[in-house]
Amino acid sequence: MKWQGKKLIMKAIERENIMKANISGFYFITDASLTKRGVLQDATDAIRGGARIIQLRDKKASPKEMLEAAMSLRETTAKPGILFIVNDNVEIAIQSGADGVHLGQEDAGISEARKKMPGKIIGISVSTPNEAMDAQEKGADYLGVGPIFATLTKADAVKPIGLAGLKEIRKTTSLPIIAIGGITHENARSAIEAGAGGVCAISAASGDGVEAKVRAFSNLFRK
Ligand code: TZP
Ligand code: MG
Repeated sequence: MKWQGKKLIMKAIERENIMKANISGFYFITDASLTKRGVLQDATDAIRGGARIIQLRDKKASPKEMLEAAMSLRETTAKPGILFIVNDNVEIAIQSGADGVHLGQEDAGISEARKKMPGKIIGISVSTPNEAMDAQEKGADYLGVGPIFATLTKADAVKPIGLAGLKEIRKTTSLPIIAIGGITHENARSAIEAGAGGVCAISAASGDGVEAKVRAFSNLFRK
């Protein structure tokens, strides 16, 4: 078989693996300003608590710091087979061997990212049905939907879309949805009932006792 043909098959297998990756459950995002024991330890604790996906997000880190953190988190997540996603930066996702990248509406486009990381996971933040449909059309693998509730964690967050906004987006797309923004142990179930296959909480899962906080979220997904 020609190399080109082999490459196509390999890409198809990688795409299939993404579908099987099952982007759901509790999604942990590291936060360098909220951490008490360092983001690497937080990620380890989050994995012990049942997190299914770990994302490195650090708006203040230099590219060098970001790459170092990404390499360490890749190692931590690889052993237990936990998905590892890098926020914003496609190059660092590729260099660190991450499973994928998470983009905002303002970041590099999905098509551009797909060219650079064909078999990897591309997630995108959306807050409207139109953005969700557009992301699906362009080939995103999952959606971060929010902010669902008010949040202090994201400086430039748009107005909360509420559970009603989440339900509207659920109707427009078949992609996996991770609900984000103001998610707590008290309201996470309502987001799952509104159609989210996974939830992410930053402030409610960070600080002291990450493992126990994450476990309480993860337990919501146990059948
Ligand atoms: N994207 C939408 S809201 C948000 C991000 C990164 C912040 C979520 O943080 P918290 O503390 O769980 O509200
Ligand atoms: Mg971004």
